[in-house]
Amino acid sequence: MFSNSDRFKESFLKRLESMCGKGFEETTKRDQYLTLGNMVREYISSKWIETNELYRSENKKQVYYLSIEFLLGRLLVQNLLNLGIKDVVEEGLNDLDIDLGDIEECESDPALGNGGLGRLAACFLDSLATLNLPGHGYGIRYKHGLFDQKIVDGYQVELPEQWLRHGNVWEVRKPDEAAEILFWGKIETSYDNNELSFKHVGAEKVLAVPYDMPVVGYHVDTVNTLRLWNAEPAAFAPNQDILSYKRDTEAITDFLYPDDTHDEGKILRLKQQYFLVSSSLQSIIASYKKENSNIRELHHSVAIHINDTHPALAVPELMRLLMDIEGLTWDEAWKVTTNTLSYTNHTILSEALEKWPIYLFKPLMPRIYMIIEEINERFCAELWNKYPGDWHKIEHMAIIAHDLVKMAHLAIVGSNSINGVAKIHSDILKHREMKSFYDIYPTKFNNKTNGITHRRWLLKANPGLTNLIKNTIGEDFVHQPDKLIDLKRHIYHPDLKEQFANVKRKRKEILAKRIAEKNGILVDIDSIFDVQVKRMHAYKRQLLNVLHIIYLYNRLKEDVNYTIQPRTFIFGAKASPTYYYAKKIIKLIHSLADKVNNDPRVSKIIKVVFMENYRVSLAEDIFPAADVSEQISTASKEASGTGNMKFMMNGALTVGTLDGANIEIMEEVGKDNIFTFGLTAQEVLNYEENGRYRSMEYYHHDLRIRQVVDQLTNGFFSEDEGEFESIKDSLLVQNDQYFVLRDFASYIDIQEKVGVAYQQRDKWLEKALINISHSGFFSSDRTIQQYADDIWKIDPMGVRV
Ligand code: 26V
Repeated sequence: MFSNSDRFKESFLKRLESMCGKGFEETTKRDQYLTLGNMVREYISSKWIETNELYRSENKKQVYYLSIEFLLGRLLVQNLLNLGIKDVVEEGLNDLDIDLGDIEECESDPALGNGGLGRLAACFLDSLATLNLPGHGYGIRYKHGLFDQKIVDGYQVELPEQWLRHGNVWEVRKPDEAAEILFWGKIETSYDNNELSFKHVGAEKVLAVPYDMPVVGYHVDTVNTLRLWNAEPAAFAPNQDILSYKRDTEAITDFLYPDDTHDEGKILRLKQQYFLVSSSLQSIIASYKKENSNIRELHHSVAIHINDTHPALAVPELMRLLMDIEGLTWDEAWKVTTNTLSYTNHTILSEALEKWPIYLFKPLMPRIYMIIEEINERFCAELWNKYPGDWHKIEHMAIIAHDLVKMAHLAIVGSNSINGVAKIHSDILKHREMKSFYDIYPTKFNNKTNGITHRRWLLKANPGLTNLIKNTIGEDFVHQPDKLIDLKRHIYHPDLKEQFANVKRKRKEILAKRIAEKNGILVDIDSIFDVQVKRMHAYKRQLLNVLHIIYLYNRLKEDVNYTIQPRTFIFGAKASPTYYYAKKIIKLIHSLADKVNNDPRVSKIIKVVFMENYRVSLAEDIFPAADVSEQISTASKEASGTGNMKFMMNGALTVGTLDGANIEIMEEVGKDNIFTFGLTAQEVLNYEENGRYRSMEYYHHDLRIRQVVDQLTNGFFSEDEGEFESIKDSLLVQNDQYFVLRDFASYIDIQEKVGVAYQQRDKWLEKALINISHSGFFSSDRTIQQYADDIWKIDPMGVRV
């Protein structure tokens, strides 16, 4: 049906009419989307079945990636591309006067994740399948993904996201493979024939029903599975009000928690975590037992990865299943568990480290709590042997302390591998944040620098640039992203530079059009597109960017002869609904935009744009159009960053601190091809330790700083003078926790250099091309290969077609 465009056209028309019961002319874009989606899903299904059969018959080791988030983005065009049928489909549709892009717009953008962590999981799935690695995702089928953001009078308003409103053509419901999850109730312990047994009585049962989605590898036969669990009522217990039971049960998978750092500490979130872990482990064990008889060898066939601490309950849950259901002893179960599990840490921010109060935890999962207590006691005994009498150390490392269950400690003790997501982050884990664990388990710790899939962020998002690269160095880079380095031999070639400049310009035009439509702002295509898109958070320092813009505005107002390269400052960011400070910064950006964009003279030179509802599909339009990538977190706080890699791959130059993967980007491209500034991580950590930073001193000694900070509250913005007082207070009264004022001067300097560098057009284009040629290292194919070799010990299956 996809062998050539005529055959495709024929089957598409037939399908469209039979599915919709109307003539072609009558059908809507959504009808066309649904028809095409179903045709593609059907086409995938034979490969999917074959992949599963191959996995069963070969019975080699497989990995299961447990994650509370998978930020997939739209799937139709990515699937067409990976299947190698995008051109055929596009051609056939064009004959019918249908634009594939228009059809794509009908697909919802599944936002089952908050940001970096969830998007990383999605990139990993794409790489696993493409490398023919037997690896599957396990997650939650949230009815509502991350909220839709609307801006009203400059303020963020959240609306429920509705990705399932028109159904989901990619999923298959598998009610026969549902699992039962038990909450609440009591544990009855009995002792018969020299054996302890545990009975969970009076529990509330929840049914976990799997919905499977295919994960199609690029130009290979492999189709892996993303299994998302939906919570449904099981047989209801006596004495229970059936309506409230139904409501409580379904609530478990109703919403994605909209935060990516604040510790929420809500019971529903804990329920989600256990729900994901228990259903996934039951499903993994069931499929293992189909082909294998000895559960004591589970770790030879199965690796299970814990994405951050959210699925860390896998440690006690696997113990429970192995002991209570499979009949293993504690020692046998512990050996299998620790040999099966591995864990990635994604942040060192203390407010994001999960700690659950016992009073919430214990009644909800009584058996799990018992097991954690036992793990903790054995671990503390081990510590006591190693550090006799050192109560302080033991208290600090314990899994349960001060009435809290520390999920990171549980994950570390229960896993065979613990990794950070960029070199500097892994070093901070080893030598500071988790030093005491590194001291006792030095070989467990390792680094896996993050990556992104070039198939979405280059091939799909930027076909113009992709073709230019193909025409210059051939197609090898498509399968081996490292080969992008071949571009380097061509960068001084004037043709390549001009063609690249054209590609960039076209994408800037497309983005400018979108901005004109959505924001009603006309932006200058010749200006620098300077972009900061990511979650709104104090440590990411959108405020530093804002203060720089106020400073530029002041200079342009004060001195009519001051000339700079025109710039368009573009922001995109969602703030957690309860994060007051982050929401204020969104309002501040809007007030600044009003001020700047409405000044007749200044607005010819600089403009400020806030793009509403930042999400994967919008990101695909933003990265290709960017000239400058803002990666300005306080050094040591951004574990890795992955947006930085997407910008680089699309030929934007980074303005960045020496933080996360920015450092590795600098090592790749060289110091001349990146703009770094600010405190180093070591300097930040020193300040934090010695407490010698005084933001007031910077405010008093640097006139530029004083002026911009004062403008927050002196009526410069047309809002109430109190509107931004809390931001000013964060800088002065609360001593500027993220060193915004400390890095201000250095940021101003580097930004001036950026402006000058952009005017040396030829050199700039060379730098951009150098960035692209070194971006192969940041492909998630490299990252996943390292996980497969070093942590999971899995080998590829199947063959490339
Ligand atoms: C925490 C919470 C707390 C409560 C409610 C929901 C929620 C959701 C996520 C998180 C943890 C967020 C950690 C995270 O996203 N880290 C980011 O991971 C990226 C991928 O490794 C990395 O590039 C970013 O630097 C890092 O901030």
